[in-house]
Amino acid sequence: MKILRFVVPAMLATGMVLPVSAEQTSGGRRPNVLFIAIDDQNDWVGPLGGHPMVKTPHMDRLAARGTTFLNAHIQSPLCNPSRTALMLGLRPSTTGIYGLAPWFREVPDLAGRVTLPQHFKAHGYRTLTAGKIYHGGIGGPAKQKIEFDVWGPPGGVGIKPPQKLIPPTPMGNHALMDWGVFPHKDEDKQDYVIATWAADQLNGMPKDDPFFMAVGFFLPHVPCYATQTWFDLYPDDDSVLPPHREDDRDDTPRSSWYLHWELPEPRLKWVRENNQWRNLVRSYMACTSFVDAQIGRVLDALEAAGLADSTIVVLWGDHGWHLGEKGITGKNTLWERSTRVPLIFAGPGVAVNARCTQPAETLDIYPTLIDLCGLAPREDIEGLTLRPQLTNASAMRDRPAITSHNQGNHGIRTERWRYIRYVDGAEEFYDMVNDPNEWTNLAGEKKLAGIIAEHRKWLPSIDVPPAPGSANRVLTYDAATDIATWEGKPVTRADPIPE
Ligand SMILES: [Ca+2]
Ligand SMILES: [Ca+2]
Repeated sequence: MKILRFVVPAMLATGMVLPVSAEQTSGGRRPNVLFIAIDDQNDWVGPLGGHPMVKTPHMDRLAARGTTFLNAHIQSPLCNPSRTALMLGLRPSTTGIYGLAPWFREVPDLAGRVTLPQHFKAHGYRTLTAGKIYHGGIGGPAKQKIEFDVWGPPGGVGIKPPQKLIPPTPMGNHALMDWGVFPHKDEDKQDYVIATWAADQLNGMPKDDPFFMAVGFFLPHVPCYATQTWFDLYPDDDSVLPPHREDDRDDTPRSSWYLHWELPEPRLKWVRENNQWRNLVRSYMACTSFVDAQIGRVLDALEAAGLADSTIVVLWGDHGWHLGEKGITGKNTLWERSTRVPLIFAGPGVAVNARCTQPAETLDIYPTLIDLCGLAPREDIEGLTLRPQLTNASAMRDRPAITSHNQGNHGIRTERWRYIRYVDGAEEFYDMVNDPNEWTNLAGEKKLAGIIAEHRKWLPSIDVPPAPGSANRVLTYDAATDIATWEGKPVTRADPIPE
């Protein structure tokens, strides 16, 4: 049996491209794909530097043997629409999938679309999945078989304490809104089970066909439980808290609140009043480090199976999470903490130890993987291949990263700036170089009018209303009456912002 050896990153110069393996060139064999998703993982990971204290040694090592996109953004700041966009290669503003429902196969116009793994399947790949790749259940075995050949354990948090660890949270005391130190065995967490399954599959992978394996980790999605060992990675003091300004929302439009009008995720006010801010931040980081360790176990298995040099690894997050910034916790915003995610590629054809500051979208994963693996391109998807940036991280790219949250609300991220336009026409504009925390809204700056207008041109020309069956986190707006509707309830301009 041929053993393809893992390349030690330190031996390779920055930017050097790993060669396509001999096996691949001689036999015409296509590379495998290991596709790793992390749920609700913001930019608090080592390769992105979103938090100076976070410890993610395994993501660091993946970044060292590949290319990291430092300016990668999701298409929607919510599980179902983000994942649907990535797997279909279509923007939320094109499909109308904005909420936690519907599952796209239930939408007549989308029911027959070929997803990323289905495109690989059509080219002779064995497709496998475990954990959270799609949002929610997709039906029984017959329906599962349509999406992937082989199904491992489902996603989830795994072992939980008998009752919530934190005081009752506003807006319904949702069971998921919980975090803290909880004594248990790491082995009883579902992400551990999923990593074990993935490692076993890699170890026993049949050698006949190439594989596409999707592994979806649940943490650091709430509830964020971890043992004391993981908490001990972080100091038990306020140095862990993210930068925050008390008056930050004074210059953000009222309609920015509409995107997260009423949610189970508590506001910063509640978090502070209940002495939970430090606990939440440490819980999130402890869970990030735990997930990083599970990613490490999968990467170790890939290496031990001799597959590292013949497998393209892509690691991505489905959207970020606020931990107090802009007065909130959770997702559902068009700001950096909600849109910026890890996006790291490694393997044959990818430059090592490289970092790209050009904007990238998780929408680009579909065309990039089929390009890297030499599969037939598709004309019916909206992303762009990142192959130019994966071989030369300084290669320019014209298109910004575009994030949408319900019809008419869009964030446009270029290399330097962030432009946001809300459904009622309100705008924000940030200088991400000089103001990385997005504290000062420059939308009214006369001297920036030209550059703001350039960004406005990128607002999606297709911007459809919610698809049939849309629910949960769905926002609509009637310009004639100036009334918004959040999850079926009218919101007028006079209504107090819910706390
Ligand atoms: Ca998510
Ligand atoms: Ca501000």
